[in-house]
Amino acid sequence: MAQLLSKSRRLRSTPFTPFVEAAGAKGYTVYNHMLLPTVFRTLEEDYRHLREAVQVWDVSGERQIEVVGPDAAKLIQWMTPRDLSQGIVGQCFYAPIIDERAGLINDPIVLKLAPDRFWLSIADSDVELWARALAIARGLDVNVFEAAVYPLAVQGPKAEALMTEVFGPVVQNIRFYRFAPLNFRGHTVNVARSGWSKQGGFEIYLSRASLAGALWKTLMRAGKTLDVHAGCPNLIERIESGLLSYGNDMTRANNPLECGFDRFCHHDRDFDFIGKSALQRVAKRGAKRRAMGLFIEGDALPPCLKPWPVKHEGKARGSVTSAAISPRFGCGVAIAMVDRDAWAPGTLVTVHVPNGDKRRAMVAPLPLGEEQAALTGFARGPVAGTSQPASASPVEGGEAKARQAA
Ligand code: THG
Repeated sequence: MAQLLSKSRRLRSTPFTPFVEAAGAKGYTVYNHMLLPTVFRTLEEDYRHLREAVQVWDVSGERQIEVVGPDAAKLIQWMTPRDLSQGIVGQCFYAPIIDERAGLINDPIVLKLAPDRFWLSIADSDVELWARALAIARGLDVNVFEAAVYPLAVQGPKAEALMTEVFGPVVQNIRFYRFAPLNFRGHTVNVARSGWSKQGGFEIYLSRASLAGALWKTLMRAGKTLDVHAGCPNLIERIESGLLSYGNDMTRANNPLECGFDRFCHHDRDFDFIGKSALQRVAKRGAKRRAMGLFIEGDALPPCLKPWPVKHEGKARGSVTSAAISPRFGCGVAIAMVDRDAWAPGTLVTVHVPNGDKRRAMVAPLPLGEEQAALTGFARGPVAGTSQPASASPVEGGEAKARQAA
């Protein structure tokens, strides 16, 4: 198949697309019917650069579903098991949205703009339709629409330095998962300390599309000495960091407890939400599987386009949903949905890669860390780095040993 995605009105560009193109985007995916870049130089080069410098990401595909009106808070609380009653204006909440069976519909960040006005900063599914239908069916006094807002993420260890250069030291006062209205060229942009990496950074919510070029160029110019580069959510970094991708690592077939969202599920509190009794049932019996990390022996993994079977002692025990080669660990890394029988960290499993490979792998908690990698015996450590390569060699009975050590 030719590596080409035909563009049309259905596949929406963003106000940043011309600048993303000029910066050399080499690939895109489609996210909320919108272009989302996936790679600029190479996946590995983008990864190393993200962990050392600062990148500017066009994440406009994280659409903002605005919910506004007297019943806005009521509708949002009905959609999520996370208790939002104590939230204040200027706060962000990572909040799973579930259906009546407790299946995940989306995992947005909720921004509280006013007591009666919210943005759902959504992952890739049509939340606007769900929210509008709920509002109509329940006769809620609320307006639901996709706002013309285009988030731009600034991610990496030098993100704060770059943002200070552009917006002033005021950005340093923005705490994690808080946002503040700041001024850019006489226009208000909401700036949050958040983003889809664990390298630190901010997200700028731009609602004046005509300023996209100015914002992009200002960041690029101000970041020259910081080695700023265009970037995008990075597959390797987000697997290592344990950031689950909706549609890839979780779907409506998964409940939030399987995804490790326990701390965002308040099904034992005194408020009503869709899927509450279903979620309470899951909580009572316990999740049957869980999203876990894996270290996979060897290199050169194909992209995970279908779930790869995970076996333990010859039995099917789950599936890999995202995988990549990690320069940091010197082996494969993956996110997998793993059954209870095999989910204990340190469990040795076999991953059936579609090219016929049967790879040895070890279950590990997310985010993936050096300590767990050292237990595998096959994680060779950073190719050019400071950590010691893992030394233990895997032997029969290694599983029990690894489990103990974990
Ligand atoms: N930024 C914005 N919108 C988004 C995303 C984003 N919408 C879609 C998608 N990403 C939503 N998914 C996530 C998943 C994890 C996080 C953010 C968005 C995240 N998690 C932190 C963690 O796991 O450590 C903290 C969560 C918390 O403690 O509340 O940041 O990236 N605008």
